[in-house]
Order: sequence, then structure tokens, then C-alpha cells
Amino acid sequence: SATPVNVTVTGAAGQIGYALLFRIASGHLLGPDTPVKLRLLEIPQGVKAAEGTAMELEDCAFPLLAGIDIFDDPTAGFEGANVALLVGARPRAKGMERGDLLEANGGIFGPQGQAINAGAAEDIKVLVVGNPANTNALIAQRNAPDVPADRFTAMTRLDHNRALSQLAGKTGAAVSEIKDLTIWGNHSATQYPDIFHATIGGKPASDLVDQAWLESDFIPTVAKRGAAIIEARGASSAASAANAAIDHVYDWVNGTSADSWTSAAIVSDGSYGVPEGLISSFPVRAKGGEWEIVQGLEVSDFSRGRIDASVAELVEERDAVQGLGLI
Ligand code: NAX
Repeated sequence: SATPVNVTVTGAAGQIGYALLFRIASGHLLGPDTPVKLRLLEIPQGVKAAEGTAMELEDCAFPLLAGIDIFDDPTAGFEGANVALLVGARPRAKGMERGDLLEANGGIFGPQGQAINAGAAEDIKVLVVGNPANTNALIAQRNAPDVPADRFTAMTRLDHNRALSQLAGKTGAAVSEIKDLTIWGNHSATQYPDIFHATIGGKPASDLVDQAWLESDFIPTVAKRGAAIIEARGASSAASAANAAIDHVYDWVNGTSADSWTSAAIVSDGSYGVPEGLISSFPVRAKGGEWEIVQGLEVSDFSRGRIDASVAELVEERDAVQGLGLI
């Protein structure tokens, strides 16, 4: 039988962790032929709850689950990891300044990057979910100088899926008929969900909706969906975030479908005027275990302004963590 793939999940005792682990163990992250060994990384206060989740995972008797280990030390947690899902992060407390938030997360993602550098497997693939995801991914990447930079990514797939669903709802199309949507920039309220290259049943999406809906409904609804979920549910998105993390890694490993691209925050090579080295969301395809940015798309003035605004926020965050000595 196949060698198990080591999957490290941080924040394993949290609500996304609870929604994520059962799907990884049942084969949805890597496919039905790949056994997995879970490595759960928590802070000491989270270990007991992670043990409870591990007991439930055992009780599912998943045929693909080859083992579960629990850690409160990043060096041990990332040892031999082939895939790392960095979910645990420091949330913004009331009255916390952005600098404090970035600094607190630097204290998490710096050491985790170093641990990945020290002990992860050669083929390590990292997805950062914990917010501020793009900049946390940048911190981890810069602290792992021996790992190819393109192994560090941040999640905008939830935003992408939200955009697909909103557009399907508006036009009455099935989600599966929509191709080539893009989320650009930061996973934050400045993100730009772009429909100008999207098609619905082969027709340009922009012919099927008007600019007013796009600007005053679609874009803000997608960008603020996280807040709307908190308002309705009394807790932040968890199952949908876990689902998006599964989609991201599954596509990265197995390749995107031939007929559409998707969105992921990956290290910029300077494409579309995004400064090299920033971890920013792009239209991407995955092939042979690597993401590539879809090239040659025409960018209208409207799109340019939105992309630039979100990228400017990423530059500010990068400069702030640089100023704090975190990268
Ligand atoms: P929870 O607070 O339920 O769980 C977080 C878990 O992380 C806790 O169990 C905590 O003990 C653990 N943790 C904290 N520091 C850690 C460390 N240094 N090492 C290991 N574990 C650590 O949060 P949850 O709802 O699961 O959300 C997790 C993160 O995902 C948050 O930062 C959240 O903002 C972010 N999100 C990102 C999304 C995205 O699209 N990129 C969407 C969903 C979500 O908001």
C-alpha cells in the first residue's frame, strides 16, 4: 500500500480544525488512494481538546488514517511534514492596533517557518489560513530560507468560492457553469473579486450582470461575507473555510481542471505589477504540483484601481513586519 503523507495542522483544536480534520482523514485532501498521518500542533492549552478530537477521529475508523500525533512544539510538529495547514493564529482582540496584531502573529509564524525550514519533508507544501493570512504566510516563508519560496501560499479560495456562489445566485446559473473568476490581492476587505474574464455557460459574465450590481452588491458582499457569517452565526466561518482549504490543497497536488482557473495567494513573480515577493492572490492553475499565474489577461482601469488598492495594503503590511524585524 502507498506510503502515508504527513499532514501537519496547526490550531487543530479550533473550529476550523474540527471541520477540517475529518475531511482530511476521510481522503478529501489528497484523494481516495492516499493514506494520511495527521500531526496536530496546538499551544499547550489546546492539547487536551486536540486529544478529544483525535479520539473522535479514531472512532471514525477511517481506512486512510494511518496515525495521529499531537504536539505543542513546532519543531516536532513539522518534522517530516509533506503538507502543512497553518490555521492557528492570534485573533485581533478589542482595541488591538494592526502593529500589535502583526507582531503577535510574527511570534507564531516566524518560529513555525523556522521549524518548517529545519525539519519538513523536501516536498513540503504550506497553506496559511490563519489571519492576516497573506502576511502570516510571508513571515513563515521568509523564516524558511532553505525551502523554495513557492511552497508558501495563503488562502483566498474561500473568497473565490463565495464569489462563484454569489454570481450563480444572481444569474440563476449553476456554480459549475462559471469559469475563470479571480480574487486578486489580500484576503481582507480590500480584496478584488474580478468577473471580467469569467464566463457563465460560455457567455461573458459581465454581459449578464450590470456594473452597478457589481460595484455596490457583488464586490462588497464577497469582501464582507466573513463579517456577515459572524453576525448570523455568532461565530466565524469554519466549515466553509475548511472546505476551501481542502479545495486549495487538492488542486495544488492533483492539478486544476483544464477548463477553468482558480484563485490562490502565492509568491508574486512581478506579474500584473504586483511587487515581486509579496504573497498576493492571482488567477492560478496548478500543474505537476506547482501553481502558475495565468498570464496575459487584459486589466481594465476599473480592475487596475481595485488590484492596486489591495496590493498597496499588502505592501503596508510587509513594510510593517519588516519594521518589526519579523522578516
Ligand atoms: P479558533 O480560535 O477556533 O481556533 C484557533 C486555534 O488555534 C485554537 O485552538 C488555538 O489554541 C490555536 N492556536 C493559537 N496559536 C497557536 C499556535 N501558535 N500554534 C498552534 N495552534 C495555535 O479559530 P478558527 O475559527 O479555527 O480560525 C482560525 C484562523 O482562521 C483565524 O485566524 C481566522 O481569522 C482564520 N480564517 C481565515 C479564513 C481565510 O479565508 N483565509 C477564513 C476563516 C477564518 O476566519
